[in-house]
Amino acid sequence: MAARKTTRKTPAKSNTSKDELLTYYRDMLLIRRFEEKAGQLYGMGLIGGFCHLYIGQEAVVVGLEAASKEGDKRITSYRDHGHMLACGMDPKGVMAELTGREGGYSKGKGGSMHMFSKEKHFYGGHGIVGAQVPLGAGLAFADQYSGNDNVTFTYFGDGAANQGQVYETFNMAALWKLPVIFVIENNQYAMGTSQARSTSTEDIHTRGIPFGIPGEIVDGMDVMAVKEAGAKAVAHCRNGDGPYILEVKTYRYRGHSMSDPAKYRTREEVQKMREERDPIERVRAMLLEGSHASEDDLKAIDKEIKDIVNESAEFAKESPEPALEELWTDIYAEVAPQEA
Ligand SMILES: Cc1ncc(C[n+]2csc(CCOP(=O)(O)OP(=O)(O)O)c2C)c(N)n1
Ligand SMILES: [Mg+2]
Repeated sequence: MAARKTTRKTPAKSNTSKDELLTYYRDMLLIRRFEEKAGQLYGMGLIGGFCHLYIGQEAVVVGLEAASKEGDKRITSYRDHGHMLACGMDPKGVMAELTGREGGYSKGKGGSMHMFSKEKHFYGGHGIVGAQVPLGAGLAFADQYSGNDNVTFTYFGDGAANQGQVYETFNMAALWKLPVIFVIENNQYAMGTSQARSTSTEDIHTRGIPFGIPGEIVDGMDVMAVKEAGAKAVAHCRNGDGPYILEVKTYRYRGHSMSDPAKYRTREEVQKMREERDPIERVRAMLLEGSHASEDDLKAIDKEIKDIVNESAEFAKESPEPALEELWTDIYAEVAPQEA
């Protein structure tokens, strides 16, 4: 199939229903407040090790989840808490894992970057930059082999897009027409390196063209635009037309991880983005302007979300640390995979 060079920005639909807007608002706010709480717990010494917050990027995963259906899979990098919450994983289990407690998704032995949920088809959490990309194609291969019409959302960053394994994966995914959506979460920075300093092209999705993979740019600060582009990509994959690339232009407000001197960008740059492009504020304004919700209604939602997040932190604090014997469990699979 011939590649299409599609660099247009997908426009947001203004006819999004009240219920949809409220769902987006709730789901994005849950991620924002959860991440803020994780940042606080980190500061208190209750979370240790690596921890990468998703604040600012909420519209990406919430928009794409809105375009998914049961059985679709997702896999991402270490900046993964938002993806877990958006696909319906329990905030309590995620927070308890962050604090290294028994009640966490990996029994407290994985931490921020290593959580999984078979039930929600969430395949991690990967600390090696770009490593999840071939794994995502593998998940899509499994669906194709099984003959279902599910798709896999394979998320990676602008920095990861410079990894060689991404292009080996593009080749195989295009050759075998795998139902995989490559979601490039382009937040403009890879640790302290801006895209302009590290990446030869301004638009990354065009790198699919040599492999015949269509792609497009999406405004990642607009959840409706993300949903709309996601629905198009999903339809392409479900139809058996092979992989699709969504380059979602987004921005992270916080540092790369918890220890980031942030000398590579100005405070004004971050402030401008927060004030003018914030994805949650955008939906909030639409809800108010369209008289879909009053200030009081939104306050009630804010409280509801705050309660969920506080409960998750309480659960995490109360859950015990894993017993010493747990060091010897969950190392090797106990049941060998069945041959087909
Ligand atoms: C193979 C490998 N190289 C380097 C690192 C160190 N490292 C961790 S995150 C990161 C930047 C990745 O940036 P990007 O893909 O844009 O994702 P973002 O952090 O912006 O979400 C680097 C270089 C690593 N974890 N793995
Ligand atoms: Mg990045």
